[in-house]
Amino acid sequence: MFEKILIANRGEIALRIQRACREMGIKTVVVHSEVDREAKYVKLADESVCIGPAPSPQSYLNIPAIIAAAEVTDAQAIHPGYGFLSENADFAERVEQSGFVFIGPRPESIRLMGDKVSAKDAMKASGVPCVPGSDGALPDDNEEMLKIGRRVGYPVIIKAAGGGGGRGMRVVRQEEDLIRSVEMTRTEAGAAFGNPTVYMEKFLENPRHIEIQVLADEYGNAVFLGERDCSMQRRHQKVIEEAPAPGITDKQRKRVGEACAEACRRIGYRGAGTFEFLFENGEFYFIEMNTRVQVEHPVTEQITGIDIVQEQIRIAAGEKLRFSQKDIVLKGHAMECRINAEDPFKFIPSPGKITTYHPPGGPGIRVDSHIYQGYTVPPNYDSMVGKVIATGDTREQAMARMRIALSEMAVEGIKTNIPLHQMLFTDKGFVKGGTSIHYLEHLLAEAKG
Ligand code: MV4
Repeated sequence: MFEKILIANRGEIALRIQRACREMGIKTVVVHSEVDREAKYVKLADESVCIGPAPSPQSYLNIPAIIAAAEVTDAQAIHPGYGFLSENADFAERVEQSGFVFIGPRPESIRLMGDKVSAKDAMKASGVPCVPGSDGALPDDNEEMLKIGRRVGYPVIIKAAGGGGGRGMRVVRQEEDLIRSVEMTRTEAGAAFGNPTVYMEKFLENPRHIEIQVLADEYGNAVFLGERDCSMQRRHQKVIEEAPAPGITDKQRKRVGEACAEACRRIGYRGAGTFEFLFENGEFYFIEMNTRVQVEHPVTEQITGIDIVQEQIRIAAGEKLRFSQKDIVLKGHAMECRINAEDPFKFIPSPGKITTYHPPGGPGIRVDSHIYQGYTVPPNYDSMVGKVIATGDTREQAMARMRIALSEMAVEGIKTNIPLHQMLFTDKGFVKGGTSIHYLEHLLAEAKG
């Protein structure tokens, strides 16, 4: 096992990784920007290195500075967390070339999944159900393109191979708009991602977003840890996640989960990963794979008893998976509220000093957050300042516990989205469960009008 790990991230996930390391007896080095110098998790780490000024391109995205920090502190491995450099194949490669272990998949896997066309090709070949579409990149020939459009059937969606997470997409509802739409998406994709390649999918009007968590080791062992429902979102920012997904049967879960685990074996995937699906009319359709630990990983941890961050570290250290599929038992229900420093209904960021902080507690409540009374939320980064996770035997119990937690929680000095969560946990549709990816935006539009 490693003796010392460098954490190339900030905020709650830097603290989360630090806690995993501490439990495993591993020393931690945290790199930080000038504006994060006073953060408590920086002081709690065994060592810290300032790698640059507040703007992330000069600090959390500064590859030479991060590798230099690993060198001077004698760290053996680098955990990238989520966001920042976590899905940057060149970073993973340079970490390894510099003699450190990248805690994540092989660079080739990151590259394969970073190109959404090659990702989908690989998944289709491995037997993962995909959204019907162009089977690879769209050709330049307009007649060919129109043919594909007719075969797929309108509405269709044009997506950039270099996109993902909702960037570089355009819905086309009728044939007469296809050529122009493809043209525009190509131009935007070329500018945004340096890759004008686009592909086509059947557009699903009202799906849910359900994702499968997997773990795979270097020796061809792979398991799935059930699914998460992340449909409650606004502008591609998830707001609430839960596990298991309401209404999914054991049979459906097993079928799609086995396909994901098998795909991991087929492509030689290593580490933690997430297969994103759209779910509509009882069917799963693969859209993308994320090759990092995700913000919402705690809901899976709560219902499986598996520490996903610790498993990432064990896998990176070359250990074999300590469990097989039959050892993985889903128990109870977990829900996560992302707590953002923002106006709860206008969504304008609200950085600043936290003057009062009372975290919630009690049975079934977990708080993953780096904030404290007196902490100043800097304006330079994502507005998420923590997560409240409620676990219960049933979805109803998890919801009851979350309502209590939200009522106990006090964050003053900045605005937070706690009132939005309180509204959602009394909303009839959400309480019933199984709402689609458009639910929150419709609800907010209704509240406005
Ligand atoms: C889609 C879709 C409907 N049909 N693909 C948006 C994020 C990116 N990961 C994929 N996205 C979508 N792809 C087809 N064929 C609708 C979305 C989508 C969405 C997906 C997941 C979560 C939130 C979303 C919000 C709007 C659109």
